[in-house]
Amino acid sequence: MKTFNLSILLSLAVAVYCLPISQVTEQDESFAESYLKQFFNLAEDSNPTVRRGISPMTKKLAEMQRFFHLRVTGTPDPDTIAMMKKPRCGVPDGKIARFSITGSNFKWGGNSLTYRIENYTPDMARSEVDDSIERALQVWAKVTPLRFTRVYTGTADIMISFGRQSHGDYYPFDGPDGTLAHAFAPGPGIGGDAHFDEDETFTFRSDEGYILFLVAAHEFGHSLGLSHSNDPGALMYPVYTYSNPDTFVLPRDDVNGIQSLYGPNSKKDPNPGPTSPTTPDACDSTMVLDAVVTLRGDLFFFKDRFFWRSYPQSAQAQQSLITNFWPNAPVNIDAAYESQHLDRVLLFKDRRVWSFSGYDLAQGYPKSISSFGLPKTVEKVDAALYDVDSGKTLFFVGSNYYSYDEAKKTMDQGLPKPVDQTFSGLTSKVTAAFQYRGFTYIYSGPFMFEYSMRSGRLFRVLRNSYFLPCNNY
Ligand SMILES: [Ca+2]
Ligand SMILES: [Ca+2]
Ligand SMILES: [Ca+2]
Ligand SMILES: [Zn+2]
Ligand SMILES: [Zn+2]
Repeated sequence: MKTFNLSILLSLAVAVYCLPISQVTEQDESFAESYLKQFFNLAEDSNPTVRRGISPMTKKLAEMQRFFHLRVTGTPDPDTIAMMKKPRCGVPDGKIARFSITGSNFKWGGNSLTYRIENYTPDMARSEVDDSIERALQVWAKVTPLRFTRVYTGTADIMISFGRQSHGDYYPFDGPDGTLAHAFAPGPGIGGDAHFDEDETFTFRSDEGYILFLVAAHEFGHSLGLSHSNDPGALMYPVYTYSNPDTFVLPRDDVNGIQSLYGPNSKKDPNPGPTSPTTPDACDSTMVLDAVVTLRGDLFFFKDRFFWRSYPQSAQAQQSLITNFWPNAPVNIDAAYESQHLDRVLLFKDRRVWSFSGYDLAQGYPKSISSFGLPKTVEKVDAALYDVDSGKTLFFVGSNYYSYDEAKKTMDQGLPKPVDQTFSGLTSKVTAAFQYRGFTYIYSGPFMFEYSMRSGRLFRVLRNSYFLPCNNY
């Protein structure tokens, strides 16, 4: 009876600890309102106090939160404000936007289009601008019958220019950050045109500033008739995301979108290159997660370039790119654990480990995994978990595990031990592991084994979906 009460108390403590700090300032409120007017078609005259029922502002906040897979609270909470402050494209996300600036599935009548670079940014060499624009158009030409010809005079289908603030249309830019660029859906005149905010610093390939190739490739998606995607892995996701311009491959979601308008490229590519990356689906019951970790009460599930963050007391999980949360982190990680001792999260890939305090990479990282005392023969860690009771971290390597004393910073003696000696019933390789609310969860492929660490007893065999909600919008 005593332990029962304790466990209720503990779960209450966790619940309180996890509630968001709901301090919404007046400034946030009006920032959210102008964001929703600009990107989600919140009516100009919406007065939340006069109408009965749910206010238009609450409705639009919920729509925005659903689009970005955030917790749907209908209030401008800190996560929502943080998402709104990310650098992004100026084209609205809402389904029915007020402006002709939206990409509402118009398309060009023919497959031969012209483009013209009207002016240059001083941020980059002219040849770098030319090259970035050319490659950004080829991203789309590669997978469709579309062909682009550059012209130097007169009016092209796609007129490309750099400008700041008011720059000749009804959609002034906003100074540094915020909106980076916008483009118009196919059509005559301004249709198809792409404008870049000169108040940004554009770059060719450095990670300081915004990579013109990536911004332009996204904008040309609008120039060709695509609207925004809520797939965080898509090029047409409205928020700017860094990826290496030299190895960029158009993701599957964008390929599907553009081919639904223009069809596939009939010309066989002699060097097809890597296949289009897809975004992992939480509803895929055969998915094998890379790693699972707790972080200040939330659960993080890693897969490929992505992670889902799921909140207790909520049937939702937000999917993001790893690099959007931790810009210096590796992708396709092997293992992760939360060091409650140091209030840090550690990510493992091959022979290296990264340690993050909040979003920031701790000094001296990445380090070699041998800094934990793991033998040099260990090429990677399959899974890791921090055991709250003993203060030890377990590293799973093949069919064995090692245990590391976080306080003493030493590896325990008499290791490694066979996994199945401690965790009965685990016959195949450990792929991920974590501890949550007093239970130890060990993944092997798409299955999850629930143990009591103290008794070593196996309680249940569960599927991914037990903790990772499958909610597609
Ligand atoms: Ca045009
Ligand atoms: Ca801007
Ligand atoms: Ca600039
Ligand atoms: Zn856009
Ligand atoms: Zn413009």
